[in-house]
Amino acid sequence: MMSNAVTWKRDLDVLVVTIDNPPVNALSPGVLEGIVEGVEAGVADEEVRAVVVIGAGKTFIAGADIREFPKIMAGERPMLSLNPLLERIENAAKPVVMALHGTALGGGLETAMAGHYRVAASSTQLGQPEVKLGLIPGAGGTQRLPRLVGVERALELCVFGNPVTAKEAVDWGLVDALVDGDLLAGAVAYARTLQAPRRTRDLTIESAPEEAIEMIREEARRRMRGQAAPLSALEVVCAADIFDFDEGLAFEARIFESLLKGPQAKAMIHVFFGEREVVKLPFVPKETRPREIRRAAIVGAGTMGRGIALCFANAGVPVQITDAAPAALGAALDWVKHHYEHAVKHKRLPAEEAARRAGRITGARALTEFGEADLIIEAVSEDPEVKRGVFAEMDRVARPGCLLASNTSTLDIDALAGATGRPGDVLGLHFFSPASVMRLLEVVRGAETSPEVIATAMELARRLRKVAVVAGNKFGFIGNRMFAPYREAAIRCVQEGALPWVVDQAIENYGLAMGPLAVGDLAGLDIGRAIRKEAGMPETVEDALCETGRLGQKNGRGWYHWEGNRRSADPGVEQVVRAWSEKQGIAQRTFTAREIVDRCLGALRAEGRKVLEEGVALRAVDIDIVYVHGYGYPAWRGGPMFDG
Ligand code: 3H9
Repeated sequence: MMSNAVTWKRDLDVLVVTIDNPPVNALSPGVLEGIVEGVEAGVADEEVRAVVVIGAGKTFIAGADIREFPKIMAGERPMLSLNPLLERIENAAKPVVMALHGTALGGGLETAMAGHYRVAASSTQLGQPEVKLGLIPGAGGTQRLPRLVGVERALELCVFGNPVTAKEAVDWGLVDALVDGDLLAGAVAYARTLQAPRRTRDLTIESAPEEAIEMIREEARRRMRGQAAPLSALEVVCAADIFDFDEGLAFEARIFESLLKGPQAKAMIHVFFGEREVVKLPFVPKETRPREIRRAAIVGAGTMGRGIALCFANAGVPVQITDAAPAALGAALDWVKHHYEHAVKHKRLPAEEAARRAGRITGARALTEFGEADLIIEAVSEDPEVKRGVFAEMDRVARPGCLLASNTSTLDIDALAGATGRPGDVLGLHFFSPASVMRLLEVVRGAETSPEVIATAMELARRLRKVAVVAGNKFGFIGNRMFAPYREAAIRCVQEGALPWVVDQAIENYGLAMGPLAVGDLAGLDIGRAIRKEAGMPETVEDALCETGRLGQKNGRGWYHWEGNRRSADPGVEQVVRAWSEKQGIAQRTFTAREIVDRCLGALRAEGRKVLEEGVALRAVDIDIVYVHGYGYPAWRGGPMFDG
């Protein structure tokens, strides 16, 4: 019996099995069973010489069905057991060709490797991204992949989780042939050339030198600090070279199950679905059509303006940039040039692509040259009056329908909208520094911002490869609003006796990329001071540090002593802090790391609850996504509001 999602049909002497389980042909219950049934029908049919398995729609199989995982964790579903089914495909007595397009990821690639041969459209991406969900491949990937591509490349794919292109996959031996044009026709023609099955499990493994394995282990420790899955993936892939195939599968299954039932997978799966949830906006009607953004323009050529320009250029959108100071504009254009030269030098971009991108950024003498832009972003200094002036001018220059956005990190969007005659087109687009690296984009919705403008911003974010979260228009929006009390909690720990580096270390050991005091140094202690003043908050020891001329990383002295990007403990800071606390009569005590974490993250969560109550964030998960993608919060902890 055919399952609804899998059907098969003869093309003369080749049976074509088609998977049709939208949107991404995930291996939902019944799908793999359907494929096996199709393959076995082909084997049983005397007139069939080979079987081709292909995905309908935009992709081959994008993985196991992630929606099933929470049910397994909750004990509502038994553990997935795909191996016996994959074994039936691998044991088929006639050649099975897997025809790949779109993405063959996770369980999708594992299914492809259980087939005997693989052909692919050249745009296909192949990978084992399970570590990004806190898992390892759980359907033979750790054992079949090293048999096809060798241990070292299998480690690269399974430990870091990044995909490879079909072209690389051919070079590595993971794909047998690329198909130009009609994939199905190419796969069927390829199938007709085959004489016999070739089981992946029977291939011999190319071992990896010990030093190469050690380098990958070190890189995983550094780049994926705190995560259990990457190092587990490493051990299990290496085991393929030691155990026989079935022992290797059993080892993989044990580790997969323990990770799936552990806290990190739960947190990372929450983040995966959260990233897809945040784009669902109840106030944007389904039929809303985003406006087209063909050309962008930026006012302000400082750090943020330049970084934002790169985002557009990298995404293929031409962008103009201007600055009231011609020297600043010149410096920004030089910086852009150096940025792309550096990328070519370090082999991050081919020279032609870098030139194309750099060519998309052009300087403009004045804002008056922005009449053709579909979006103008203001990125001038955080001064409400200056910004209002810029908005009034943007309003005069912009063509009808142009989006007018501010990159402000705290200020009132409605006040800026009020400086224009088109408040429906005004919104906040809060990029995070460095803008071309950080994935978060806070989209700030003013009282009159139209749903169409918000929909346009969300679509734009997708093109820029950002994760966009909509925030209400209140001081600091979601991220910075919560960050302030979190930092204050850290400062209070110091005032009460904890050393600054001990506080940061506790937070970093918990998993955040950088402790809150070091972050203050990066932003500039004078900035923190200005924000506290603006918000009417009491003075802290940080103000005292600032008064001694410690401005942060920019002048080499803040909470730390700085040399470039390297920070070290500074005994001078300890003196200032102790003297200040004594003067204030604050009793000194010791703190455990746990107490520091509880206090700081407790303050973060408490503010998060207020942000939710006030409707500044739509859902708790929106806050989690803001923190994971904008503030270095570890995805494997799920975000500040995640209650694992
Ligand atoms: C695995 O395979 C474990 C195995 O080793 C062993 C098991 C024993 N399942 O991202 P999009 C949904 S672990 C269920 O917006 P795009 C997604 O939620 C898995 N649903 O599209 C969304 O739904 P909605 C390894 C899935 O074109 C819709 O599809 N695989 C799955 O930007 C569209 O998604 C992965 O980790 C899934 N596997 O990107 C791949 N994947 O519309 C995860 C997607 O209701 N997926 N959905 O919000 C991706 O990386 C991207 O979705 C993909 C498409 C690149 C495929």
